[in-house]
Amino acid sequence: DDGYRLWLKYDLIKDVSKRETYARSVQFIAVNGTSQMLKSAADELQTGLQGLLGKSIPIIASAGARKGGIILTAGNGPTVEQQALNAEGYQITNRSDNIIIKGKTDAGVLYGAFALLRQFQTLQPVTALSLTSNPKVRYRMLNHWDNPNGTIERGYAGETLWKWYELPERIDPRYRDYARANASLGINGTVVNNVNASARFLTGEYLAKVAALATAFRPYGVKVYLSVYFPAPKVIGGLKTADPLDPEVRSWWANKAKEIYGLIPDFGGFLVKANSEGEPGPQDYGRTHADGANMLAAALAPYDGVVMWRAFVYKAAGTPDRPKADRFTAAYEEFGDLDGKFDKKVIVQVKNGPIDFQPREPFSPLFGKMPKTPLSIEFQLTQEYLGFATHLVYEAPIFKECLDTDTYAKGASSGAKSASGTTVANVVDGSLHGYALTAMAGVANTGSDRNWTGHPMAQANWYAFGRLAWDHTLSSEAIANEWINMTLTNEPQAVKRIADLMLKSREIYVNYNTPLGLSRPWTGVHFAPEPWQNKSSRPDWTAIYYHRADSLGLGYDRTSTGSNALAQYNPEVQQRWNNPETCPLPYLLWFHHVPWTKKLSTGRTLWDELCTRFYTGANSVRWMQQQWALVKNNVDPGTYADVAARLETQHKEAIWWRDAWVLYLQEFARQPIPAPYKKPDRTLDEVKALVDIYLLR
Ligand code: BDP
Repeated sequence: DDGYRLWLKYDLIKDVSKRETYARSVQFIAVNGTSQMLKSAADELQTGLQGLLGKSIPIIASAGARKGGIILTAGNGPTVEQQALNAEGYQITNRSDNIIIKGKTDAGVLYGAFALLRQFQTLQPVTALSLTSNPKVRYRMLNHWDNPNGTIERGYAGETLWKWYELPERIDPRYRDYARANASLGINGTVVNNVNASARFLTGEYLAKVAALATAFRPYGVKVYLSVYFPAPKVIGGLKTADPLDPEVRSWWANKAKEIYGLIPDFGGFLVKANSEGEPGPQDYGRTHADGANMLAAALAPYDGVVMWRAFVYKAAGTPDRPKADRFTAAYEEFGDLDGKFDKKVIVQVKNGPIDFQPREPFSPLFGKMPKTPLSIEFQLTQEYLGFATHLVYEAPIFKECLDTDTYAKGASSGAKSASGTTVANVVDGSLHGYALTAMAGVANTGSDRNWTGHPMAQANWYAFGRLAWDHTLSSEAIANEWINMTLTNEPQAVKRIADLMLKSREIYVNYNTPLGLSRPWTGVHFAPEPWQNKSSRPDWTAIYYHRADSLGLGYDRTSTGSNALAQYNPEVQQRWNNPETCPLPYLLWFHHVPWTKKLSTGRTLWDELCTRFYTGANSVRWMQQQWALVKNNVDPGTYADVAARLETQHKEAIWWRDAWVLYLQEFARQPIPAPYKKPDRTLDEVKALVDIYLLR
């Protein structure tokens, strides 16, 4: 198995009696309608059931009085159930001997078809079905950081999927499979190019290529969006300025939108990275983010499209002119005052944490403080900070941890965690502030590798993101179980073992990589450990800026005695994290500079606790290997060997991480490695020399 089919494998169900029971319920597929999307739904059911049941099932136009089949039907009917659906929701019932998939729209039916297939794939009953499901956010997006030359920024699974030099004439069959995979999760939009955008994508030449992709994705309900290069009016439009308030610039964008919609009538909209990491933007003309975003929104006014304006901005921090400035606070400093100033077609897209997709981050303070601005959450599926395509890290727990955290946007009265209604998820899904536009974005981990994601297990991260974008109340465990059943094995004991491995993997990674709230021990490569890294054009691009190790202790004081970043959170959140005695250990060093000898709630000193985590983290990778070995006979041999080999590398690298950190921090802490752990058998210089190899050009 080369992994190409992802979770849409449709291999024959082994249990014969199960197969026969299923087969009785699906003797035909009746489609009320002829649209492209209904055809996609029927075709998928036919192909899927053919594989799963080994039986070819006819697609017919109308069921008439026939029983024992599947009926697909879209429309805004009068029934209570139909009224309970939103535009893309679906309902699956099995009454009067037919399985009926209903949606208000064809898209709803398509999602229902995939949901029904999932029932079969996970060996659930299909007889007494009564499922109603609505997506909780409206724009469920992948963001591809793909460049016109074929490379992918932070991509670890090959080159871009989009063959720009072959488009628009040649349509790679893979485009359809990409769209199918997304539709199976309910992902309905894709930004095809890097946020560090090339102006090329807005030229007529490239728009024709983008339009061809849109055509390939359309039967699966996936709309195309573009990242835009803010100075495009200058670069390709020949204007002297890109000032968002300049009338000529505004009309250039209006004309550009018109041209795009002429080619792609259902174009999704624009994603923008501006005045961030050297990318130009409205501030270059003395204008605000809102001025820039609203100008683009005005250009899109006649159409359905939206503007997703990123809040990933941070002026240099820790520089002589801003010695106390903290990168953590930068986004809110630039966006806080703009709350309520954005056009109704603008969504501000915020990374889950305040810094940058670290293995663990507190939620971004913006989520608690922008009640008048629709906020989208951006997660990173590609493992930029999670060991690339080598380390096994199941990311659903990262997404859930953030989504389920209470922002206390309505104060303490909102009550206990689960029922508060003020979690990050409640902000993002619009239920808290009543936003009309709601969105979630995942930075894609796909590439041209045959198995799409490099690491076979990283497919689960694409899967988990899509499922959570549809319904953020699903648990990490439920999602893992679905994915394993659909992708690896149905054998219950093996499913359990693999799920256990996946669910623990993130914490294991954090333990050897950035325990107790450490962050960003990297330079530009974001791969090998470099906690010692102290030289850069900007202080906030060094590692020492983040961990702040000194002879007294470790961690970044973000309380009122330090950068006071905590003040950007609501008071109840501040209270939770403000006191080093009570701050949960996973966040401790995010907010406090803690003495090496300080006793923590575990009964160990900071130093001993750190060592314990680094060592148990690295040892746990051995446990992952053993766990994986136990499922050898239950998974495909090729996949087994691939994952086993990657785990071996992961183990080796986890030990580098452990050694790098303990040897480096020991120079500050000046304490022995606590028993029972043994001192690394190499020196700090030896570890540094090893890392240097990875930094050679
Ligand atoms: C950082 C990446 C960088 C991206 C940037 C972004 O290192 O390559 O361009 O985020 O999100 O994580 O814009």
